[in-house]
This record gives sequence, C-alpha cells and structure tokens, in this order.
Amino acid sequence: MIDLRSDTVTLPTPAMRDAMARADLGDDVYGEDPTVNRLQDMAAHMLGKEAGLFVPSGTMGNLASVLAHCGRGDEVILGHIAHTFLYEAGGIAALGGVHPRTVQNQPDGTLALDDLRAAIRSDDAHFPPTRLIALENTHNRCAGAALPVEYGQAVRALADEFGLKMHLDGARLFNAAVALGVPAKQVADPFDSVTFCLSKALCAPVGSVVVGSREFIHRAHRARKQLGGGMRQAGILAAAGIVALETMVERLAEDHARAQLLASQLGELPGIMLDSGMPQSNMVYVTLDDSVRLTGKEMQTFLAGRGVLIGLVAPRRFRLVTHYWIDDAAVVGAVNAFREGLEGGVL
Ligand code: TLP
Repeated sequence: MIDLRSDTVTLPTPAMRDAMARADLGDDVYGEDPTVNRLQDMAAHMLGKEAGLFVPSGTMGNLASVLAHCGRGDEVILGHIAHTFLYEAGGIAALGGVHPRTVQNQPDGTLALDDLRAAIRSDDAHFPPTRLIALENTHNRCAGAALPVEYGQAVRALADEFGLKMHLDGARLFNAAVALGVPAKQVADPFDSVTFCLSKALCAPVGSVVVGSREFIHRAHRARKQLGGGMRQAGILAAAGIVALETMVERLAEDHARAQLLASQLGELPGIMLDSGMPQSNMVYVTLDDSVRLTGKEMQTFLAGRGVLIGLVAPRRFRLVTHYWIDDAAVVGAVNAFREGLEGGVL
C-alpha cells in the first residue's frame, strides 16, 4: 500500500520500538516517570520554554491549552479553517465553554492583521472577553503552508497591545521549522504556549507535547487530568517520542522534497489542478478539473484498487501527505495510478 492519507499513519521505527522496550518507567500521575519527565524537559528546552507536558494527542494538547488560558465565556480568535475549529469536535466550546471567533484564513495560513484587530472585542458587557489568539503552523487546510517567524512576531505585538495570550497548534511545528530553515525555537518564540505532535511526521506511535511557562503548564496539567489524560507508565510512549525528537526532525526535508516531486508530476497530468501551488511542507492538495468525468470519490476508489490511498477533502479535491514510509518509488507509483485513472480506465 502507498498510504498518502496522512502522516498520522506512520509506524514507529525499529529504534523507537527498542527504546520503548527498554524505557525506565514510573507513575506519571505522581510525576514519577523518568522517561516522560525527560521528554517534557527535552521538548521545553528545544522550544525555549520553561516546561512541557506530555499529552495523548494533538487534540488534547490544544484543548488543555485553551482551558489553561481561558475561562467559560471567554473568546478565542482562530482561523475559519483552523484544525481546532474544524476537526476537534468543538471541544473548546463543549468542554470549556470557550467561544470560538473565526477570522478568514488567508491562502498562506495567516490571519490578516487588520482582521485580527477588528475581531478583538472592546470592553462591553454585551461581548465575550477576547482572551486568546490561536494560530496553526504548518497550516493543514492551507496546503501545509509554513507561517513565517516575522508573522508570529507581528501577531505578538498586536496581542501585547490588547493583553491577549497566544497559542500555536504546532502539530507540525518541526515541518514548519524545516520549511522555513530556522530552529523550531524561533517559530515557537512569539507564543505563550505551543502544542506539537510526535505521532505525525516524526513517526512516534502516540502523543503530543505542550510547552509554555511553568505556571501555564501547571494549569494545563490540571486540565489534562480533568480530561482524563493523566496516564500512568506513559514513559513507554514517551521513549519513542525522545527518539523522534533526536532522529526524525532533520529528515523532514526529504518528505518536503518528495511532496514537491509529487506535486510537480501530478500537476503535469491533464485534468489535475495544483490549486494551492507548490507545497512548502509535506502536503499536496490537488483538484480534478471539469474535463475529468470521474467524481472525487470514484477516483479515490480507483486509486485504492491500485494500492494508493489518498484523502478526499471536498467533492473533487484530494490531500496527499508524504512521510517516512513514502519513498521515491511510492511517488512514482502514486503518479502512475493517477495517470491510469485519468486515462479513463475506470468508466
Ligand atoms: N490532523 C489529522 C486529521 O485530524 C485531519 C490529519 O490527518 O492531518 N492540529 C493539526 C494541525 C492537525 O493536523 C491534527 C491532526 C491535530 C491538531 C490533532 O492531532 P491528533 O490527531 O493527535 O489529535
């Protein structure tokens, strides 16, 4: 199978399985798992923050962060196609009573500074108080765009003007850093809190880490417990996360190069539109133009029959994600399967 549905499908490497088998363990709810503690310290150090918190998923990392920043009835400003708004089951509203205020995402994943400024509420009893701005980097639905460090700094200046906090959904923070050619610490710097995932392109089987100030992590730790995310001998998972941070970051450039190869080859096929341009990171979004008789679903099914799995994100739009288990031959295989489908072998 050539599985391009997501980088979440990556399996742990042999080095990760080995580290998991040998991990020193303890009860993390007592703060006694040495491997979890090591991962948390390592993540905080890499991202220039005081402390870290290991959580089961990116969704819980974002939710615990929002709960730690906001109270019931507070408002968070985020993009209209932010993952937290679209794909986290409305957790911030359902479980935190936090009101989401969306601002249009620009194609490059940013929120225009003027739009952000206009969305910040004045002090009026009619309004929920604006408390937090949440950004996403790389931006999943904006074709894996990497938001520049300077943009984060500009939003920081605006947030400071109004006394707001900033959270980054950095599920793919290290992809952003590699795409921008800067240390991850620099991407994280303008934010009060950052969630990043170990279980996506970094290949660990489970887990994400939230980083921020010691005081913020203290509150996020309580939120994690409320959400049922206090794990016990979680070092068995954290051990894979440590290997991920030690060995899997630099190689992300290979995934990005393969995404560009995939995009350029798919873009040459008649009937395929590379609607978001050349990928900046590991995601390729393409659309079937009107000359193609197949629906997106039919094309997806045809490809699956050829052993190529892709994501269908709109009736005629697909997402293909490159990762550790996608080599050059897999890119060729995917392009050939698309070509065959487009040549009308299906209808
Ligand atoms: N994204 C998944 C799906 O939910 C869409 C994927 O396949 O890309 N933030 C961002 C930007 C994400 O892309 C994801 C997962 C998450 C948060 C949530 O992470 P998990 O799945 O660990 O809860």
